Amino acid sequence: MKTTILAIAGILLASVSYAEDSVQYWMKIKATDKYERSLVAATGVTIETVREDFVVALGNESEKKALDELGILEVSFPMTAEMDFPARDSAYHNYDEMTKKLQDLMAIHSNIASMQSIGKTYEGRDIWAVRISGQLAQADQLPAVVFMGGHHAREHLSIELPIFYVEYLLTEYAKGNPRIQSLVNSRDIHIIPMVNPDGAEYDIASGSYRSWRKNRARNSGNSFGVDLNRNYGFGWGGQGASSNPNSDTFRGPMAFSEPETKAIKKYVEDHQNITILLSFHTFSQLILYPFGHVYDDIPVVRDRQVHEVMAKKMATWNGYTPEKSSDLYLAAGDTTDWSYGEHKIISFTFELDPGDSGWGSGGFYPGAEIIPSVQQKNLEPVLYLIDYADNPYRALDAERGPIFKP
Ligand code: 0X9
Ligand code: ZN
Repeated sequence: MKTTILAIAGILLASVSYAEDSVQYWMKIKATDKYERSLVAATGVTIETVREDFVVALGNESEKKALDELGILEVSFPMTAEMDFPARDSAYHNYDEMTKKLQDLMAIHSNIASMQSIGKTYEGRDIWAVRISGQLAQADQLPAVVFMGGHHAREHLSIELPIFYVEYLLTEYAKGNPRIQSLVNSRDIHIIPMVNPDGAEYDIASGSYRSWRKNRARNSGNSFGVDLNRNYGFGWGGQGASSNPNSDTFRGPMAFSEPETKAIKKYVEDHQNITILLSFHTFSQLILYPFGHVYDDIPVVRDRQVHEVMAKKMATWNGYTPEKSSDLYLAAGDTTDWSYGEHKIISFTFELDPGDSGWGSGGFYPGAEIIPSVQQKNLEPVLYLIDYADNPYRALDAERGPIFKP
């Protein structure tokens, strides 16, 4: 069964054209299990919604053609200007607004927060990281946690959460909130709200959303962009990551080829006290954990259990579905496979709201009304991760009690 699928996937990939495809299509594709979803993902499309017997995906003309030839494409329609932003979306932060907001917060709360550029993007923008701790000078000695947003350009909501948590932690601390003071005083908290500013800016620059996903690297042959969530170096180059520069899931010429992923790698490796990582994406309401490049579970039993137990606990607050990344679909080179696989950091990807694409009207562009409720429902998971950074394995005993036998 699996070999047949792999053979078909090979033919399929070979048949995908390398010409620049600018039109993006929403597609409803027949797929009933993780193997069929992986086959779909292997064409280079991005799967956005998973249902029992189909998925909804975004892809270009040649990917659409390939799926059609396989006989599994049920419906498709092109993304058009009708899906452009309404004016109400000005509540989202563009790069300059985010930078200014963070700088203002740093100026007010300089006793417990600082901000630094961790590297420049392909187009030369600074990638900002905020560090929050009640003991900034000795923060390296404290347990650390890192939150990130905005790997994917069109996932603007994933940037609004990290920005909000910076503001929340700093203002609640200043107000004297005892829980926040105790967390901040005993932890080293790192927040990188916009990993891919070039992509995020490109997505909004024309006044209409472009549904852009990748960074803005100039690839060979007049094509743009590497999928930063396929460019990390653990299992890089495996299934669900394309070698086609025109694909939305282009993995890049080599692992960590991109300035943005290089910056994250260096930053994480420079902070050896990081025990927990959370990368925000949108959408589908999921809590994902490694592995994503293979169907195998994490082989270290306690590590698998700690991911499962923590994901389940966080799901009680945000209502999302916890699962192993590869139960969604295989995709090699994502952030969390690397951070756990290489560094044994307990790692999660949240796919935020909305739950599904609403056939193009929700999805990546759900409007600004949704922002506060998504920030609120994910606040408790964020505080939980900050809390458990001292020893994530505490979660096993806390959840399963004394009778738990690994
Ligand atoms: O495909 C991705 O990079 C993530 N989904 S998104 O819609 N935000 O693009 C999910 C990554 C989960 N990881 C694996 N399945 N490996
Ligand atoms: Zn994403």
